[in-house]
Amino acid sequence: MHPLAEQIHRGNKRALSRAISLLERDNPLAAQIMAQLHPHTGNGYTVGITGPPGAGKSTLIARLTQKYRGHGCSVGILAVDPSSPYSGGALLGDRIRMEGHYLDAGVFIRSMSTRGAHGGVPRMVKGVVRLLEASGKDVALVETVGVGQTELDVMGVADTVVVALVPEAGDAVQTLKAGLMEIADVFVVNKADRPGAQQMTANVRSLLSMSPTDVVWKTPVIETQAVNGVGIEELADAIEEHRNFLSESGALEERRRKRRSAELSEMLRDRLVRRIERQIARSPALQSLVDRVEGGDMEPHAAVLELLGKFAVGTDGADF
Ligand SMILES: Nc1nc2c(ncn2[C@@H]2O[C@H](COP(=O)(O)OP(=O)(O)OP(=O)(O)O)[C@@H](O)[C@H]2O)c(=O)[nH]1
Ligand SMILES: [Mg+2]
Repeated sequence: MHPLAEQIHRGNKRALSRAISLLERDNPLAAQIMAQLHPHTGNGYTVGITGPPGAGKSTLIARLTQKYRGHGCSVGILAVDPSSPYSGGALLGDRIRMEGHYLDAGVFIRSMSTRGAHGGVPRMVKGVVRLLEASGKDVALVETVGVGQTELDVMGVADTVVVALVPEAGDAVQTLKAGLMEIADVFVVNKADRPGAQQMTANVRSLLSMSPTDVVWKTPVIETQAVNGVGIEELADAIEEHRNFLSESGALEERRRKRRSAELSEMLRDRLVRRIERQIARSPALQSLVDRVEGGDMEPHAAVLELLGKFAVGTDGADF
């Protein structure tokens, strides 16, 4: 085993951090390490927490972490910072709030930016979650703001998705629009110390009761006050119940299988496209095809056929 892989497996935080950076930069060493660590993955459980900016996701995560640590479980926390204008400087705040956990050897905290990373973020997050598992983390908690498609896609890594809302008017409707309703396995109405929490809970329950999948898994709606530590026990129980439901029904393996398959296609697509783009950049003839499409002189279907045809029979074909 590569020394870095060995250190990760022993739970060394610095090694884990280094490997994540390699993964982010798509360094070839990351691929080697991931392959070597593969036998040590698959034993963790991943919980995604998403919701509107400022809903209290980080505070909930800090509380859940306390709870899991109390049961002797080690925890990896991954905060995916969106490039959206909604959030700014929140990450530092997150870090300070979670400071107590920083000193704990059983907790690893890392943030990742989606800025400029486009669609590759969900794939990267999957890799990081596996690294966390390989380093012996029992639970991975992934936070992302539910504002865009990338952030929603990040939740695809989770076994259980928790959507956190706050008691504010219109929130439920916006949530529906943002596609959060469909991905939620557990709903949280946080800041239940504020007025309107019960109304919000009732609204979400009534929206859920109209969902056709509500008979298979009845999505719980839990009121919490993360700052005061209220409702955290109930939230942890709901996550546990969902986990049991998934494993007993066989849906857990099904979800994970789909996830692996999606990851593979995503990586293949990514690599192929990058390879083709590199080849185009190297060849003036291919570049002129692209220029003609951009200039509106050539129809893209025809260009794609011609480009791919060149690769299939061309001298550069060996590259594939
Ligand atoms: N009143 C009240 N405030 C809370 C509660 N939970 C969190 N907060 C406060 O809400 C603010 C945002 O909390 P965070 O945990 O940073 O929320 P977040 O969803 O992680 O925020 P972003 O990552 O910026 O989207 C902080 O000032 C918290 O102290 C709660 O139960 N009640
Ligand atoms: Mg946060």
